[in-house]
Amino acid sequence: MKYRYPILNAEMPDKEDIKRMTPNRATREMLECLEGEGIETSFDRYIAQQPQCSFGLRGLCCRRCLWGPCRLDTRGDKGRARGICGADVNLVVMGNLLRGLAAGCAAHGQHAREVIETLILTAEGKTSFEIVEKGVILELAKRFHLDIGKPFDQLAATVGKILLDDLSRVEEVEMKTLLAYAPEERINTWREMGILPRSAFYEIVEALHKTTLGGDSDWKDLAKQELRTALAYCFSTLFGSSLATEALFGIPRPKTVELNYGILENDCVNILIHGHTPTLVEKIIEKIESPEIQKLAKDAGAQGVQLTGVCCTGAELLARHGIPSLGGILAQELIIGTGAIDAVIVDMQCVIPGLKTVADCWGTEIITTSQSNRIPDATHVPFDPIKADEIALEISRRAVEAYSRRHHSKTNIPDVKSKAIIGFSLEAILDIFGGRRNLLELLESGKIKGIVTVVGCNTPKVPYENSHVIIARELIKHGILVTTSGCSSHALLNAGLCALGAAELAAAGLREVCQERGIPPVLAVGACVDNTRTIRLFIELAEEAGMPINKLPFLFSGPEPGNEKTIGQGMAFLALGVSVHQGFPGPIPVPIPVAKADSDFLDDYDRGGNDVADFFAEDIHDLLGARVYSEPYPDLAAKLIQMHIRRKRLEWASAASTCLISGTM
Ligand code: BF8
Repeated sequence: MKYRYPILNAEMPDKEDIKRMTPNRATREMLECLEGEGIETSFDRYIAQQPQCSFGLRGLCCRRCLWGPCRLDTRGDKGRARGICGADVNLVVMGNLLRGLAAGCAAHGQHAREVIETLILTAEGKTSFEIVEKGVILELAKRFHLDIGKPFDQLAATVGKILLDDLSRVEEVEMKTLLAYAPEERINTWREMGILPRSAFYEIVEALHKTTLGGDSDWKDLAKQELRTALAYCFSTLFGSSLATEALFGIPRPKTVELNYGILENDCVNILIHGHTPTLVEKIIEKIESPEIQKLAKDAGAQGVQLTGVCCTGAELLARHGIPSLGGILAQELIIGTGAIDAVIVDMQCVIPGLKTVADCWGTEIITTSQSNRIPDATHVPFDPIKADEIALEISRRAVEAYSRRHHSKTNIPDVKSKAIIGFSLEAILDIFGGRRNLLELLESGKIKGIVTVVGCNTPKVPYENSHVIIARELIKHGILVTTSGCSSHALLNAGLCALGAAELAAAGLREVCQERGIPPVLAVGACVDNTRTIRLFIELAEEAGMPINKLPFLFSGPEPGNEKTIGQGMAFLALGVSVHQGFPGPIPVPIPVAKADSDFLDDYDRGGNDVADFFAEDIHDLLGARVYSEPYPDLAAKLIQMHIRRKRLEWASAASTCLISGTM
């Protein structure tokens, strides 16, 4: 490891470390191939940024007003223990964390808005989409106490408007989706703590308001706003987008697929779908199959058209249609570097600016479709749900036409394929286990020791995808069932951990369960917003057990935090009572004691001690029954998670026996 940050107890990899440690051979091949071509990627730009600002790394840099930037030094001997306005370390760290969460909430919020608006327009008969999964609307209607005797379209529009209201209201009204899905014990806890939110958009505004110059000076109050915003994030941006998508396009069911870079076909038009909202792309799938587009492809000399995905729209397409995915956020430049991608159709978020640079080297057509995500000099065809058919046809046409511009002599497709079973919606999981009682009994008996969701982004700060794979592999080896979503799922899918054969790597009890039911020990649930599927699974199991979620052997792990959206994911699980493991760089900057810094440029810095890290690691447990663990090293993280699961099992057993004695179970 070239770059060592002892004060953060972390080591940052150089390019050779990444090539040595990244689990996907295709990644290694592509890194070398692009290096050979002299094409720069995020991995190179990351190295060029070293050493990164140590204040920023510890959350001690405040850029919230024009008096700054202020860099806080808690040793106090330089008069820099406070920012110019007087903000201390806790206020700066907590304020940065809250602003990050608000940004992530805004991102998933705009995603939810687009899908929910499409649902409402469809219910009103203004689009050519159909509401495929009527049961989702009926279930929501029941939970919202609506009259389900009403005409279906009217009911669907009302459901959509409630979801939209939960996203955007300003009045002091409790969120309907939260009241409909959260366990009563949690709602009471949150009401007592004063953290029941109004809506996502309201809480984002309040988070930004409280963190302006001369705003809220009480970091503990900002911590409350953090939890309030996280609940709004969870029960509107995640639930709203995931449920509206299921209603419109269907609930995923398990399918066997082949994925990874090797599925790209040299003689096909290869179209990469990128971003987060699956609305437009559902129409593109239809248009690609049309005789007009198929003929266009044949006329251009291609054998056919191959759709593939990356990031979360990729994860949605994979879960719902079995369309193969290639990788997560850090793979986007590498995938284009194969030279075999003719066009990239992007919607919103996680579409990095560097994408266009690599695309220009290969002549790849980039088509942007969201007003929120423009790229200079890319083709822009904005999505409008009312004109979805004509827009999808135009985009498909442009994408296929790009094939004739490909330099066929320059393609380099790594011959690496992986098999997987995907599509584990909540409904699919409950069906496979024959209902929640059976799954709970497997947990009680210890055949399944616990359930851990391994999720989130990638970061160039740790060896790419290595932490996800090591943690998941270690957990299944110790009998813990894993669910996964987003970029983490791409790492685990490509590593073969979502294939039936991965059961061989699991502990005996879990292996037997997987083999009996024909499932892998790592269940890919979908995109990041589909973490709702794991949340709803935890809620169902807690209800069946008659226990609060925080008493059960569950955990959330985000080994490679990257996007601000990941802060909301962790905080949402935490508020629900599920402890969180954060890898490096943790959204909550944690000062870990290290005896002596052995790096020249860091010897001068203090560790940036703050009470915020202690609050989330310790004090919060008294309030929510869950805490945040911070551990950058995946082997140690896996051990820490196992210890947590073991402790929860003991607590569960003792709580259950108390209930039995007192006759309440
Ligand atoms: O919402 S895991 S890098 S793709 S933010 Fe982005 Fe992170 Fe990937 Fe999807 Ni989620």
